[in-house]
Amino acid sequence: MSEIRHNWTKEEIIKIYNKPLMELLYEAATVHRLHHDPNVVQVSTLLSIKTGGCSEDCGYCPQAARYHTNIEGNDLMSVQQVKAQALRAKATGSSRVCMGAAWRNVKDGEEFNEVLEMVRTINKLDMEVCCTLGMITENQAKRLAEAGLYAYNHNLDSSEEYYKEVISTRGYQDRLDTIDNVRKTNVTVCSGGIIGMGENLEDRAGMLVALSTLNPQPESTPINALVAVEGTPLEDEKPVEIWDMIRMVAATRIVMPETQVRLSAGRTQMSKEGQAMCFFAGANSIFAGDKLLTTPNPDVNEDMKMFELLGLNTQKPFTKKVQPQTVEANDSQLEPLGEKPKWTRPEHTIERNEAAKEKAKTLK
Ligand code: SAM
Ligand code: DTB
Ligand code: SF4
Repeated sequence: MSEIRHNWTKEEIIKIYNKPLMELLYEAATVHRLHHDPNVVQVSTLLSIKTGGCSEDCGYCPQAARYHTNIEGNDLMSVQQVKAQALRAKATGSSRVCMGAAWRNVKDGEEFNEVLEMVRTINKLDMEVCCTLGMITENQAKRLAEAGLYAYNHNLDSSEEYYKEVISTRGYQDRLDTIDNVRKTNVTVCSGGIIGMGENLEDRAGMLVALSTLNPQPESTPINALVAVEGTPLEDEKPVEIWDMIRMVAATRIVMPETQVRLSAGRTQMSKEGQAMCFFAGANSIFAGDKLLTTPNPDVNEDMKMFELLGLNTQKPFTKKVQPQTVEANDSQLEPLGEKPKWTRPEHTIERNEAAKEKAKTLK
C-alpha cells in the first residue's frame, strides 16, 4: 500500500499534474490498484429533492434564484416519491442515492424532519444514503447520522483563493466547518470540486491540497467538469478538455489513494474512450441517472453498456463500510436545537455575478 500523506504541497501536485501523460497514467493506475479493485465502479444516483430558488450566488449554479436560467423549480419532494426513485435506482445497479437540496444551509423544522424520514426510508432499502443540503451544524449532522445517513456531500469546489471569485455569499471556512461537523459523526465525507470555471492550475492544485490535508481524507471525491448553463455568470466558460479531466482525476487518485474518485458532472461531453481513460487514471465512481440535479447526464442503459464493454462491475452497497443503523423518529435521543449558526456572508463584489444578476432582472 502506498502511504496516505496529509502534507501535499501545491508545487508537488502541479508537478504530478504536468507529468508526461503515460507516466502520470501509469503512476495513478498503480496507486489505484494498490488500494482498490480496478474493475469495480461505485454508482450513485442523484435525486434533486428540492430544486431551484436558492439564495446563494454560486457562479456555476443554475439553481441560484438571482440568475435567469431555464430550470423548473420544485418544493421538497415527498418521502413516497423519494422511495419510488430509490427503488428505480436500485433496480438499475445503483448502490447509493444522493439527495440534493438547493439550500444555503439546513434549518431545523418540518422540512428537515422530512429529509430525516427520507434517509431512514432509503437506508431501510439497503442502499447507501448521501445528502447534500448545504451547511449543517454538529447537531444536524448527528441527527442525520442517527437516521442512517452513510455520506454527506459538501464540496470545496476550488482553491480558497478562487472560491472568492465564484461565490460571495459564504466563505471557504464555512465549507470546512461543515465538513468538520460531519466528521464528528460516523457519516463519511464526500468532498470535491469543479474544474473549468476559469481557474488556473494553481487553483486546481490548491483544491487538492485543501482536500488531501484533511485528516482523515474524504472517503469520496467528486470531480465535476463545469456544466456551463445559460444565464449563470459562468455561461461562457469553454468546455473542459478531456485531457484536463484525466489529469485532474489522476492527480486526485495519487494524492488521495483511498478515496473513491467520482467522475461527476460533465460526462455527457465525454466519449466512452475518454471516460475509460478516467477510469484507468483512478476514477472508480460515477453519478448515474438521466439527470444530474437539473442538467442532463448519460442514459443509465448507456452507462451499463459502457461498463459491460470495459468489463467493469458495479460496487455493492456497504462494501467499504458497514451499514449504519436507523433510529426511528420516536426513539430519537436527539432534539432540534433551533440554533442560529453564524455562517458568514462576505458579500464582496464579483463583477460577473453582478452582471448576470442585472441581466436576469431585465429578463424576469
Ligand atoms: N446547495 C448545496 C451546496 O451548495 O452545497 C448542495 C447542492 S449543490 C448543487 C452541490 C454541488 O453541485 C456544488 O457544490 C457543485 O460542486 C456542484 N455543481 C453545481 N452546479 C454545477 C455545474 N453547473 N457544473 C458542475 N457542478 C456543479
Ligand atoms: C457533486 O459534486 N456533483 C453533483 C452532486 N455533487 C450533488 C451535482 C452536479 C450538479 C450539476 C449541475 C446540475 O445538474 O444542476
Ligand atoms: Fe444554492 Fe448549492 Fe446552487 Fe450554491 S450550489 S446556488 S448553495 S444550490
